[in-house]
Amino acid sequence: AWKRSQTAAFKSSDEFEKEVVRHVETSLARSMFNCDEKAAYSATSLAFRDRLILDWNKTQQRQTYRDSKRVYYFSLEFLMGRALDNAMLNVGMKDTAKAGLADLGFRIEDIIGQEHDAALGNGGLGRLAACFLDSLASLDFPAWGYGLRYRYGIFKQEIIDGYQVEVPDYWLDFNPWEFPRHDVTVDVQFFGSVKKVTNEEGKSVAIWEGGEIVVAVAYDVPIPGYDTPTTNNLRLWSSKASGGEFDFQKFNSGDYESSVAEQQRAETISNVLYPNDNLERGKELRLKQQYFWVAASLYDIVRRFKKSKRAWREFPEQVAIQLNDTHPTLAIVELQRILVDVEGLEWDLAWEIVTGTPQFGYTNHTVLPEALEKWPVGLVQHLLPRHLQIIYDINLFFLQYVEKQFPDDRDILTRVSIIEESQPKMVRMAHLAIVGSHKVNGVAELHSDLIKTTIFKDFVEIFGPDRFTNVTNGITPRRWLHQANPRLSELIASKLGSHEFLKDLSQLNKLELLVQDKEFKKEWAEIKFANKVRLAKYIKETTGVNVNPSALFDVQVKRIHEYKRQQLNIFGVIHRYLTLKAMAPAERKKQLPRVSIFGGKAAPGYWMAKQIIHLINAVGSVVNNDEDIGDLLKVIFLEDYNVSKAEIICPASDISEHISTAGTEASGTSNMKFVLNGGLIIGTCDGANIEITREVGENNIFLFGNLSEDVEDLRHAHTYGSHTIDPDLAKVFEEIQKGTFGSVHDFSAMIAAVKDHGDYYLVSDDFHSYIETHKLVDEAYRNQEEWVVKSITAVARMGFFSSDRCIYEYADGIWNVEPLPRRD
Ligand code: 26Q
Repeated sequence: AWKRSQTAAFKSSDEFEKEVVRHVETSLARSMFNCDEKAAYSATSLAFRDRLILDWNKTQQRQTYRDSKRVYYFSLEFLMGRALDNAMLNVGMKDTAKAGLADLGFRIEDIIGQEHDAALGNGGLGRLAACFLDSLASLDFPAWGYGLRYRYGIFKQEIIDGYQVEVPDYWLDFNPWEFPRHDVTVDVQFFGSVKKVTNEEGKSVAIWEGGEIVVAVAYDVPIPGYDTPTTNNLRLWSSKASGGEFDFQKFNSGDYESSVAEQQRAETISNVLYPNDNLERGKELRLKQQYFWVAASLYDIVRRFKKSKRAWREFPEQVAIQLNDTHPTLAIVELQRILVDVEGLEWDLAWEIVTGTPQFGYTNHTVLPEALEKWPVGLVQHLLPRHLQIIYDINLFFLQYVEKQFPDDRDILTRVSIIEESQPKMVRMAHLAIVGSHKVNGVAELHSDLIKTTIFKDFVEIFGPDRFTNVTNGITPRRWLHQANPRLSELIASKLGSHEFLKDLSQLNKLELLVQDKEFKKEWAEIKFANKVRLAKYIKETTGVNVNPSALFDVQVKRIHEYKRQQLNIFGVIHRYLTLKAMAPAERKKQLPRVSIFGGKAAPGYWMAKQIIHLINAVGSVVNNDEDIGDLLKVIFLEDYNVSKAEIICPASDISEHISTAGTEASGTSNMKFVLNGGLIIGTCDGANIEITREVGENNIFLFGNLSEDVEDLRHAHTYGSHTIDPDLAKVFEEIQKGTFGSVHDFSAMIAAVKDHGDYYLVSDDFHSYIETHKLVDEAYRNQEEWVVKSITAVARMGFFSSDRCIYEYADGIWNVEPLPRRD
């Protein structure tokens, strides 16, 4: 059997130390006498990197040699977080590094803390891609990620006077985890025009000419698997002007400025991640990013395939491409273009290969209409003239196929057409993705049912139910348990007898046998408390507010969005505050102390989301300074929520909030992270909450609110019937409007959304049930003994939510690929 000690291991902490010193002195050209924490971080990373490279090379060589089928995960977002801690743990050498660093006078946590998060994503979709890469490598799948190397990731959030301010996130000044491949480049064409000519064989062919070329340069990032030498590759493309540094002709003719401008224009493509989450905005640069990345990636894949000298028919047997949402849908069109225009295949044969089984799989992450991607036909025509023709041809053949099936139904053609006949006409990317993929999946059971019965209903009729499937999301237990919560991971390992559960999470179920073990329960509770103390310390350092670690920690951290209903939470907090204020002091003293913790970014152009952040901060400054209240209620907004902060927050929650309007949150994945760390959840019957309930049992979760099937009728009633506001909520509104939290004007829109504009997100409808359920939470928490039993039971039943399980489902049901373990 394979042993880590034969490959990437350091033989001892001495050996590791020597490597660190060597890197400080040579790679960094510094001396150990002025080695600060930043330099120690750099040298430690370089030392680990050296070892990873060996495994990485071997993995790639083996994949090439065996010529096995590969999976390519196309995602515009990879929300990786920090790499060093993960590399040390996956390689199994963190203890060695800890000892070595201690010997050099450093604490390993401080060194790990020096690393800047790789934040190339917005939220759930990007983090899912990162968890999948971890699982793919850990399970030995031959898999690559393809994405963009943004110079600026998601912005850094600062809170100034209670308002969000966005600061650019420049993260690349020192990044030891990427390897520029200046020899791996692809020319990507934009604009120009299409000419039809007849070739020597008398065949009519399209020639796309003119326009401009932008060069894609590959940057590779090693992805180490846990407890395996498999180290996969994440390839990120960076854009560069063609023709070297600048256009020498222009330079010589004295037009220096315009040649620099041209270079800058090319480089803008990979400059910045769009900070919208669940909102589509038709910006030309975004479409340019999509094509740039898709064209470079496909070219790379085709180049690799052609080396094997196989027939094109075998392409689907060698290549599986997963489309993370519709963002890479142009890949379908681009592959058809390559096969027809470049390789000279007949249209029908090419289309058979493109739609071959398994070739493209499309994952849908949303049913929100404002998030479904559409591009104006005119824009596509201008930027990608040949692609628009191909899209029209694909649509023509598709509509002919539909017409044959439903000869008397004109409406269905209008509904399913890839082109929306609006003013202006639009290309519907989801329709294109469904037509070009052999499988379409949702990300939780409810969500997968909803897409089949609502937005994609017609396509179920056309292609049959088998084109649609569900793969419920998961998270990697390596980062979200072992790395984020080492004490809990070690306690579990000591009880189960090994760390095997980190690769077979269903083994957690053996913990259920221990729920009556007093000593175990005590240790379990102690670990939660220590994690809360750590968070309390962090809160003190970053906000100046003292919170009592014995209070119930109630957490909602995720992107700020009306559908996720942070407004419901803060209105609930205000209600709690008013209730406490109205009590006689003697009664007040009997109440359970609570800390309400919020965190998350608002898209810079999402005005309402920014108002929600402002209200949370405004409530915090009143409540936290109210002497009647003291420890009974604190309201905290944590600035700049990101992956590394989630690693501190998730292990420290008692209860977390997943309270989206039913039917709106496709899955949610932080719900899984919190429960896996021994926190309970309060949530609606939405997304993966439903399956979490099925697994952990109704007694170990706090559900409330209206069900998805009732949402439509309620909305209808708001608009056409009478809409009465919940009386407790009305009191909350009155208090805000009195000016108790300042800025009456700012908050009026949030209130109006509920009172006057139809309460689309059902805040008032769910308010009573929400408040009552929070009372149940308080009651349950008073019985600590019982609470710990719930916590352990829930963790024991969370095995299903490992991203390893997801990857096996994708591999089996969608990709048809096998693991390729290394045996040397
Ligand atoms: C699209 C076009 C133009 C600009 C931006 C976008 C864009 C960017 C990001 C659209 C959507 C996103 C991100 C969506 C997202 O994170 N969705 C979440 O995916 C998770 C993983 O499946 C689910 O758990 C969440 O429920 C879902 O909201």
